[in-house]
Amino acid sequence: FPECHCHLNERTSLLHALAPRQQNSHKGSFGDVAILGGAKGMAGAAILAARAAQYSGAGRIYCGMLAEAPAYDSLHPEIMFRKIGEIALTNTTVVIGPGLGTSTSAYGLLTGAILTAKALIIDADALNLIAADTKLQAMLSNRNNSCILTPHPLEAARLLNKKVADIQSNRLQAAQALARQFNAVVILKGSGSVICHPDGDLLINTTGNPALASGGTGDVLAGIAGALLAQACSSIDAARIATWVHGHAADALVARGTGPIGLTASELLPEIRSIINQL
Ligand code: B4P
Ligand code: MG
Repeated sequence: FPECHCHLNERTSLLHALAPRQQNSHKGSFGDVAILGGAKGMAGAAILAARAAQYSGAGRIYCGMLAEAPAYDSLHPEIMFRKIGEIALTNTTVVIGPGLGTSTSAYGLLTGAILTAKALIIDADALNLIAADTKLQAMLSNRNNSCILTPHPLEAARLLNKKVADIQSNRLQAAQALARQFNAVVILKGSGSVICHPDGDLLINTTGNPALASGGTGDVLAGIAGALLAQACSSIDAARIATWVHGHAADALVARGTGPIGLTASELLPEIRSIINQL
């Protein structure tokens, strides 16, 4: 397999992918992102993804919660909470999975998102639902619009019906198998995240460190990728830039002494915004 390290050219790609904002642009110019998840006890995952989409420049952020939604996010009142059925998916970039759970309502929501979302990021329990259901697998493979899957090694193992050790000893092949099977861009997470295009092209991310090994950082990655897709990046650009920026934010924070021990997913957010603006 060709080993292509994306670190060197990433700044140029981002400049190309995110054009300077026009003077007369408005929030409609930067896309709507809807986060779908937040089952009982897991609201935080959906909120983190929504905040990450906000800090990464999406125009409007909706948060659809399976459990009773909070009226608003007191730290980020910009985020609009909606009942799950009240979010139109057709003109929206949908991030489905953070805190979703695997209930029947989660399954129904995922089916609707695969069939109708303009662009789609599939993370966490949405991946676990797909791993357990051949109908969802077929639906996903037949989807034509943009789609990014963001499995960690255990989620990838479930999707490919393998053991985590098999995935970890063949990370490039695993990412390729998933990308080809589901006709989607794949981010196989972990140290040296592997990004794969459905045609098999591979990138290995070189940013990031063990400070990211804490709950919520995956939700943040999904939110960044959603915001980039909403701002008209291609799936492959959104995937590689999100992965690079996410890791680089952790590297910069650790270099300043915020971690590796105790770095929180929330602390990544202002750093991510600043990196995106500096590129
Ligand atoms: P879940 O309980 O499903 O965890 P989660 O809710 O998905 O957490 P979160 O969304 O915050 O983190 P994610 O991993 O998505 O599953 C966790 C379980 O999965 C673990 O208990 C383990 O069994 C298994 N698992 C997960 N990662 C594994 C791995 N690398 N090897 C073996 N088993 C694994 O996202 C985390 C983010 O941080 C990603 O972007 C990732 O690339 C980054 N990151 C984590 N550690 C990093 C490192 N050392 N260097 C660089 N980046 C790192
Ligand atoms: Mg996760």
